[in-house]
Amino acid sequence: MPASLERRNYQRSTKMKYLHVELPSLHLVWKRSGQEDAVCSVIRTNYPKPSALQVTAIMRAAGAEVRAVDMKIRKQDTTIPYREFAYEGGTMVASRMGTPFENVREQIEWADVVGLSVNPTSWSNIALDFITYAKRVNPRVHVWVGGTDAMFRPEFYLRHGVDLVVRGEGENTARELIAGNTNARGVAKLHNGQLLDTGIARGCNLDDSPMQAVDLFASDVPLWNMNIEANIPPEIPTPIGFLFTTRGCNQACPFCTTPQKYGKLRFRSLENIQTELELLRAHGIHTINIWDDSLASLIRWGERDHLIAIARLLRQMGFAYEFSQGMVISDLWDKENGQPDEQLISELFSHETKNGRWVGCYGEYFPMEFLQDDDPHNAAAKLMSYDKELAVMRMILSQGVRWLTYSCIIGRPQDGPHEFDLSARRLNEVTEIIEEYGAKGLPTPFIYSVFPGTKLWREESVKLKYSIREYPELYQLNATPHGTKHFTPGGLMEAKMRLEENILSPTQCKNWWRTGRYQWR
Ligand code: B12
Ligand code: SF4
Repeated sequence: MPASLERRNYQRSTKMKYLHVELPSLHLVWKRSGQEDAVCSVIRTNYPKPSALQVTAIMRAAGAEVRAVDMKIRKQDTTIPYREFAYEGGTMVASRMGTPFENVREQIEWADVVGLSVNPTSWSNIALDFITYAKRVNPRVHVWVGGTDAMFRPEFYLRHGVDLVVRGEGENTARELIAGNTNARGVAKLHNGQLLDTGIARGCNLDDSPMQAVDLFASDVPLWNMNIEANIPPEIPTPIGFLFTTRGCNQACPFCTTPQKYGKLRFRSLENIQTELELLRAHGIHTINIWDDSLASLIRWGERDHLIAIARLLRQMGFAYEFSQGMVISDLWDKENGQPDEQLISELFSHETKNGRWVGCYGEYFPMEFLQDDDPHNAAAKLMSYDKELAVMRMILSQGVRWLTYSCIIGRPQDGPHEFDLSARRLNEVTEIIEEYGAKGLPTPFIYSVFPGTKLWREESVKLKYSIREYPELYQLNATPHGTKHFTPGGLMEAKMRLEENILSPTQCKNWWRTGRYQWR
């Protein structure tokens, strides 16, 4: 980092001008001769971006003057191709979708520091292009990047124009940085071409983290009208907001980045959550997407009552909510009595209608994930056998939950046609059961992926045909840099498309491949 910024203590002199940018969406299309083009990246636009709302709050609390721009939501259909590459007998065309860079030129010129959160690896080329643009229009601007991909691949970003990578939780690091201490815990930077890295910052007290900065996004709030996987049902009030009540996880699933990123599970007090919910309500938000990585872990750590209290608080305050990351299914099972935990499920998933408005749980992502296995324990300890999972799901549906998304994660080295067939059969069965209850089901199959920061990545257990440096766009759940014992990467993509044809209606399927957007049946 240039000495000018290191020497400056923004708290004592003038305030640092910080611009936070939510990057445009990645739109990736697979083109093959004689076949219809297929979008193979998911496009999600109209929702509050958690990193943007939280990092801006942190930077403001640390003493910066803050502005923010969400490039996914504004001009969301503007598609600007930025690269193409040969892929499995066809071509991948990668585009940015959303606000063109030129439209944020003035904000970049205003800023001392531009900050990005690059969680998904697949956005990394968009991030680098944006950084190049920002430095061209404002040569004195500094770029700070945080988020999952950046924190586990800091050198890649630092060697491509980033001044400083924030590794881990930003709360304490931001305060130190604004006070001029670039040697604080959680900072990676280059010094005379050498990487200086102080390690990953973890373990902050969540009650000390500032409330999300909704006010900075006030003009976007009315556009927060879609939930994550599909259009929000008309019964559910918009705009929607989001909530994290915990951070970290005490488990260690081999494909997950969370334990490395955030460390041990911590949770917010009820009073602190209530204050944030009041803030959201003051902005007209009555619907919440709960985004915790491992909310049900509270139960294993003796905090079942706290979990129930959170659900009760949401209902008492009149919120409709969904568990967007799902709930560990085995935590909803009453092990003593060998059946679904009815009391817990009713506390978490019930709802009522108050003054014509939905209050309580309306939806969930039901994380069945390894449906192709007879014993999914081997794939992830958090899962249960298919019949027990169905029993839990039926109990959730009997509470009146009406919108369920569910996935299978397929494409492990051992997966072949048999696993695809079994997944298709089970996903269709799940959809039928959901519809029996008068609810809607949306299956969203994902390709098994390996990401930096996971055990799988460290152990190099998946053979990658396309490298992360050259082809980051493929590192996500709807495209793939690897095949399996039975499939080439292209064969795996095609098998997933056949699976989608099998489990989605023709309209859903067409829409998904043409636009990268899911929809309810
Ligand atoms: C919420 C979420 C989503 C949401 C919202 C994404 C968004 N645009 O914001 C949705 C559902 C849309 C989503 C989608 C995807 N996601 Co997602 N998602 C998450 C999740 C659960 C939380 C991320 C988050 O917002 N956390 C809350 C914020 C406050 O935390 P944070 O960003 O980490 O910020 C903190 C620090 O990192 C730091 N920090 C971060 N940036 C900065 C910047 C500065 C300047 C500073 C000072 C500090 C700082 O300070 C913050 C506070 O401590 C993570 C898992 C996880 N726990 O990280 C996966 C995760 C990021 N997703 C992942 C993936 C793969 C995807 C998809 C590509 C999946 C797909 N379908 O193909 C898509 C991408 C498409 C898209 N349009 O976004 C992976 C990424 C792995 C990787 N290396 O690629 C993760 C890590 C999950 C996993 N599998 O392990 N995701
Ligand atoms: S997948 Fe869920 S339970 Fe497993 S380590 Fe990640 S957050 Fe924890």
